[in-house]
Amino acid sequence: MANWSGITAEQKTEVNQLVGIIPTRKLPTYDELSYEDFLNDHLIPNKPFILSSKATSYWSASARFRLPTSKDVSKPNLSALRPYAHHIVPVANTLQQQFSEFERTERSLGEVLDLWEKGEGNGLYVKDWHLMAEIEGEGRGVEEVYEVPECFRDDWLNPPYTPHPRLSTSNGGNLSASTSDFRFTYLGPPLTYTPLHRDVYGSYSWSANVVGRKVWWLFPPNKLDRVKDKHGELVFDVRELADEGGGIKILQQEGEIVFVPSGWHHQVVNLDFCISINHNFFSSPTLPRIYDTLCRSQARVEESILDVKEMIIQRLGSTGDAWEKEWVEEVQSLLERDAGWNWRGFWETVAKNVITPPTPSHLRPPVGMRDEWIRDIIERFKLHREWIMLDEVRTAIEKIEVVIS
Ligand SMILES: O=C(O)CCC(=O)C(=O)O
Repeated sequence: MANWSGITAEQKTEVNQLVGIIPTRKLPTYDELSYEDFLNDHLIPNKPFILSSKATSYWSASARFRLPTSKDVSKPNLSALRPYAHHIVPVANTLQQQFSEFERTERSLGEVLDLWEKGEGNGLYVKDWHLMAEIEGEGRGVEEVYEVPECFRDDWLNPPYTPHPRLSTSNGGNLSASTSDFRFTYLGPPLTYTPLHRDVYGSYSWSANVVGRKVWWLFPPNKLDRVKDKHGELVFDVRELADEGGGIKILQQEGEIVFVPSGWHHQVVNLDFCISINHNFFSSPTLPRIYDTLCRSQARVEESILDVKEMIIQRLGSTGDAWEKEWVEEVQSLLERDAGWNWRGFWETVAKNVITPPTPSHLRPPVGMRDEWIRDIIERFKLHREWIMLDEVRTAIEKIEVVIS
């Protein structure tokens, strides 16, 4: 079977230009990182770092998906992806911008591999492919691809890390073709890219390069002014800016894992044909940030449908709480569509992870710290009308309060 045919001369020049202007790395890079150091030096202060290629050297994906070359960077072994050819994957056409996104389609992975093997589809980027959920849905274990580094296992957004086939469906085991998890695989030729964005819910992410190198631009929340256009909107591609927005620019080598802090904007360009695996996740240290992000999303949603509020009040009158109940429900359903979740989802997620933590205690913050972060958001939430109006939310919070000290 043919394989990926390689980079064109023009692409090579563009890649060389990109690599040529990457400053010396300013982020710490670790061969090993204990959970305690991760918590104190990165999770709590919300600071980025890199895990060296040692972290992925023993992954099955590193052996299966790489075709070694004489250089430090491998070529992709597209034939090794053929067993997944039947998966339907989201594909961004990075040569076709549509407003603030790329044109997106869904296709079988096989169709995209066929194009790449013929030397076509150079702008196509397979993104947000739920490979792990697909593997588990087919009754196998994710050990066929990777092992989640220990420091990242306290993950409140995804099913608990289990290398072998899941035996029960009680904790998200039956995820066939699910779009409800945030464990993604990305595949794309050189120069395909992900525009400037911040991750879902204000989560953290970690991203491992199984094949190829990427360049990253990272922007802490207080450094966003320089990546906005004259209308105050974030630019799509920081390379359009004279100084690329002044963020932290890093070259991620093959095998390395980048940790992106919560709420940090970032942009990523593939320098080689890249196969990468990433998780969006959060855990108790970032609950106050996730909470604030949801409050801001709710304020935006409320602002956008003020006319609906007026209509409800006109219909039901402003005395009594009938109008307010309907308004709160209206906002929650729009919030779910707009932000991906609402207060029910948020508090049920917190309750689930407090009642059944995803990791043993040495891989999560001490209970006292966790409880303080949770108490903080509960106290703040109890000032909201949703605390009174949403019965399931109250039930979830009461379950949490039984567990926290
Ligand atoms: O690799 C990419 O193209 C994007 C990755 C990313 O945005 C992330 O891991 O948060």
